[in-house]
Amino acid sequence: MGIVNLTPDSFSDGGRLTDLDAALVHARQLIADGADILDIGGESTRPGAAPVSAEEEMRRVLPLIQALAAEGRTPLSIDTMKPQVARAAVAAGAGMWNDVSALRFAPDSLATAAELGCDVVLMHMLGEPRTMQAEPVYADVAGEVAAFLAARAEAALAAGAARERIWLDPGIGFGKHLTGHNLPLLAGLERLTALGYPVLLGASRKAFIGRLDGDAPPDQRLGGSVAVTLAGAARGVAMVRVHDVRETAQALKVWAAIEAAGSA
Ligand code: HH2
Repeated sequence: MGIVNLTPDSFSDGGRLTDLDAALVHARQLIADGADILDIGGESTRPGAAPVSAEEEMRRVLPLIQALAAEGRTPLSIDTMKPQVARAAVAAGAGMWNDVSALRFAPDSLATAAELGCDVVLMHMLGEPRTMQAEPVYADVAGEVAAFLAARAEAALAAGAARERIWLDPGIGFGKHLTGHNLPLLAGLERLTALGYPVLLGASRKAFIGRLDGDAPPDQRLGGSVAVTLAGAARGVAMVRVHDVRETAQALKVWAAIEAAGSA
């Protein structure tokens, strides 16, 4: 899954894609690099990010979704917490709703996901983006994240979503201590894959990678990002959400070839 952030303030690539032409060039490059799906977002969820209105979010994302849908080649995901944005994005051609609030943000999120019938990503976050890094506390981070996601999947099913449409995501960096929580959560990803839904992992360029490597800035976290992808693949993750599609796809191809040779 290639990331397309149409935001002025995303943590690693904010402000790069504020006009449609630049966004289209970037999106086409990610497809050429091997992305199976593009995740298009119009609101940053980094810690402390300012909320954006639904109208502004739609103004940012809909033209690109329409343009890419018209080209018709690659599935599209809308990264939003707002049901009205998801609804408009699906009408414009998106087939997946990636919701970092796990359908908790608005009272009609669950019903909207069921009604749209699209794939839906339920992500774990402790609290909300403005405050999530304030003081996260867990006794057993992987177990608590798995229990939360199992409950959100049950809620989605109860609202009428189809089981085969549901994806789970541990929410790396969302209300987690940089190393004290993100690392055991990654080490324990089997607790999530064991729930029986496909798992999406988003760790690309995130802060804990910099913390493990001399506070490297976001544009120097590629090696660490690839390492997380392979650690996730080894634990059964089905999809990774990344900025650097070409390098990630190559790493996964080589890893899969080694795994296949080992089991032949
Ligand atoms: N991470 C970010 C945004 N959306 N969605 C899912 N499912 N999983 C994630 O881990 C995830 C996500 C944050 O990264 P990014 O989009 O690069 O930055 P920003 O939120 O600042 O736009």
